[in-house]
Amino acid sequence: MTYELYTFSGTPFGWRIQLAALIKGVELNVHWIQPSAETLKSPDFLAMNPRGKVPVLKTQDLALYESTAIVTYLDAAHPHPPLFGETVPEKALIAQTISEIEWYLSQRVQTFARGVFFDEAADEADHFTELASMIMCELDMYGNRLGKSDYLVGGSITAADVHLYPLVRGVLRAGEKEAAQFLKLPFPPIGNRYPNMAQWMERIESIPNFQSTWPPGWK
Ligand SMILES: N[C@@H](CCC(=O)N[C@@H](CS)C(=O)NCC(=O)O)C(=O)O
Repeated sequence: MTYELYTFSGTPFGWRIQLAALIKGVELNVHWIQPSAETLKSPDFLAMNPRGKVPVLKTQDLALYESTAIVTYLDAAHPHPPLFGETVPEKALIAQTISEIEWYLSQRVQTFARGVFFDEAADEADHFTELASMIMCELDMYGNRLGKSDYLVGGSITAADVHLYPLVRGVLRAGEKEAAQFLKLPFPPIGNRYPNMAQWMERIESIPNFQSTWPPGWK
C-alpha cells in the first residue's frame, strides 16, 4: 500500500509522517506543495483538510490531517515496530510526552522560526528573547531525559521522538540565521548545550535511508 502525503519542504509536522513511515517501511508518495494560499486554500485542498494545512495523508478510505492522528493511523495500520509502546506505562508515557511537545514546544517553535525567517524577530526583540528562553527550557528538559535513556521514552524510538526531532531541527536551522544572532543562542551546534540530544539526533539520523526524509529545500 502506497500512501499519498501532501506536505511542504521543512514543515516539522510533515517530517513526522516521513519519519514514522521510514521506521515502519511504509511507502509514501510525497506531493511537495507550495506553502501558498492558492494551494492550501484551494477547494481541492480544503476538501482534504478544511483547515488548509499540511500534512494530509490520503489513504484508501480517507484524507487524514493532524500529524499526531496520521502517525497514529500508520501505527495502527502497520503495527511493527510499535511507535506507541507495548506496555501500559509505555503507552501512557508516550502520550504524555507528545502532549507536552504539542502544548509547550510546537507552537513556540513555529512562531520563533517564522519570526526569524521573515526577519521580524529583531523588531520584537523582547518577545523573541522570551520565546527563545522558553524553547530552551523545554529543550533542557528533553535533554535531561535523554541522559537517562537513548530515546524520550525508553530504549527504542517511539512516536514521541518522531514528534520532537523535526522541531529540534527547525530550532537549529532558525538559530543559524543572521536574523537570530542578536539572541546569542548557545547553539548550533546542538551538542554545545545539549550533548545528550546531539547523540539522540545521531541515533535517529543513522536509521537506514534517513536522508530520504530530509527537506528538499534544505542544504
Ligand atoms: N497541528 C497540526 C499543525 C499543522 C500546521 O500548522 N501546518 C503548517 C505547516 S508548518 C501549515 O500548513 N501552515 C500553512 C497555513 O497555516 O496556511 C499538525 O500537527 O499537523
